[in-house]
Amino acid sequence: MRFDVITLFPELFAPFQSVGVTRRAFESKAVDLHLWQLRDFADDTYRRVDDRAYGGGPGMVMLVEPLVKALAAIRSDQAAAGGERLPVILFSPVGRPLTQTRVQALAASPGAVLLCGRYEGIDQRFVDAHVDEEISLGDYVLSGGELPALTLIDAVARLQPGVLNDAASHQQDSFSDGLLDCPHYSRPEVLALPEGDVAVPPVLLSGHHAHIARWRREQQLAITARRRPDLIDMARLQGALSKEDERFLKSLLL
Ligand code: 9D3
Repeated sequence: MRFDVITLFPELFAPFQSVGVTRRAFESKAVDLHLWQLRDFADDTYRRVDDRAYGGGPGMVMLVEPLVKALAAIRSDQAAAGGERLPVILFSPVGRPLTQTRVQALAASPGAVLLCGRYEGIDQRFVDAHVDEEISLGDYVLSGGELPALTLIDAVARLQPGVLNDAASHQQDSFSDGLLDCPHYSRPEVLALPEGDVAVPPVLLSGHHAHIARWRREQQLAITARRRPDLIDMARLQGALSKEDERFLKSLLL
């Protein structure tokens, strides 16, 4: 798949191309990343990509013209590569929140053009004419769309075949069954701390696979009920909770 990123800060994307899961995705060509510096499409001598907002107020607005030129360059590059016309995703505080369901759909798609906003926002006429979808990361204020774009690329890259070491870990991911993950433990069996020894929960050393699975499930239910009761409601609506799960939830003192 292919991502074309329109940004004023392409250098922010370089580190992800040289480390970890994202590096493997790029090296294996599972994800083909094309970075486009918006300033290269500003024609005036000052290479301006922003201006003041009509109607006044603080903050600058990203100009339509450089965006249209950048998108035209991307479209002709995509066509030359024999690819299809990819949808344009704008990262914006007024977008719909990103979900794992959306990540999974994108991971199975040919890709997208990712537009990273800066300043107060981009001219609405460009959004209306060229943007297919607006995505937000959540209800907090960032300084631009680059980290959201990197977040999406990372989430999609790790779903590409052969990119994760362990294919089975997809299935066990937090959210793939709608519940938060259980805690994990590794060596040493007993950790010596100044406050005293801390042992691994004994069930995990029992070798009893059914007991371990039940313990992990109950840990998931307990942590989800405490921290994300909305996800319990969702799992219930989706029929993902067994009678045993419901019995356990009722036994919890929340
Ligand atoms: C007072 C209006 N502000 C909106 C909350 C203006 C504003 C703040 C920050 C406009 C743009 C930005 C830059 N943020 C993004 O481009 C952004 C973002 C975010 O701030 N939060 C969560 N997801 C995203 S996706 C892109």
